[in-house]
Amino acid sequence: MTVKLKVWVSRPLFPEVLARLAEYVDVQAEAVERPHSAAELKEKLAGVDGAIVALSDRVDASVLEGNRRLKVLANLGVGYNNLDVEALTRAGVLASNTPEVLNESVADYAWALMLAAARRVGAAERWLRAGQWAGSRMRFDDWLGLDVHGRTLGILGMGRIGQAIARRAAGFDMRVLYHNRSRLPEPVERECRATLVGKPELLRQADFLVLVLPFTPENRHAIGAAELAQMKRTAVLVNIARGGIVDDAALAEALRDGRLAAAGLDVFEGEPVVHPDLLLLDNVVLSPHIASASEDTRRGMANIAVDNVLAALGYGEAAGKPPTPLNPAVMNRWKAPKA
Ligand code: 8YV
Repeated sequence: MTVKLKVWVSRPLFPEVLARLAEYVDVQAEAVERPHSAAELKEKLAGVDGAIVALSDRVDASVLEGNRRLKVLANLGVGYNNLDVEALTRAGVLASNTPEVLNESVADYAWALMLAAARRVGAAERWLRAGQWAGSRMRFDDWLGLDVHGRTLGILGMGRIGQAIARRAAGFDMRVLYHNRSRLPEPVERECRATLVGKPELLRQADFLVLVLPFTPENRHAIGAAELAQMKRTAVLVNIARGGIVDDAALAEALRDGRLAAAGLDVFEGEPVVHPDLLLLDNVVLSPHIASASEDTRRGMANIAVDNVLAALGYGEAAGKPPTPLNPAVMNRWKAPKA
């Protein structure tokens, strides 16, 4: 009898997706959602051939130290700032993420935050639920928000998600400006109706500024007090990228002092803890990192993580060819995939 390879799943996942994994390997799935310490991760990863982890699991050189067994680590997310990919490569571990599958859902959600922040949906609902409408003599000029249509949309970071956000802007008759490390190919610019500008220009012109940057040390506080000061007082900021790209304390100050009209935030510095000053403000819409959380997309992300693990371990139709590896060259250093 051949001994099955072992795969650790760091959190509860869709049962039917885990069942697909369990057709081939011995699955050890955590039943409770909770963060894991470096020591716990080190111990868990030492005893398995593959693992599925997510943003709250930080896998660095110290976690991998002495690990001779782990072959594949699949991250449940397109962003992978929780992984030290160089350390994984050195340790001979294939890392993967979940690109593409979430582009459209995250773009939808960016629009949800833009619209909700501009039209004060959260504050209005809180007011209504608090029973304040009846008897309030709500005036014709109460609850005035900002129009979205016809305005200028600025996108900072124009990868696939940024492009999906831009394509939606045509329906709102918006002008689209973007800033990115490199210019998009002309046909893509045309399809997105988007014009490349410098970052200062983007900050000055945008009525809606959406952040879609990866989190890197250089992008920490890419939007801080100095950048906020360059934006229009009537502008709306949306962050669906990563906490830490915005200086949340500086943002709260700008929102409180009326130097920025509103914000929509799905990600936070130090999440799941949210800066207390943001919680006090009515002109910010807050959500708990759910931009990719549609039924189909979260299931799709989980399936891609499983596909990567199975393929890296030599199982299934794509054996030896993981669909979305981050460091594919690692596999050249392996002997024939275990089967
Ligand atoms: C994930 C995300 O849901 O893909 C990403 O980078 O931030 C989200 O889609 C998040 O990482 C939770 O796992």
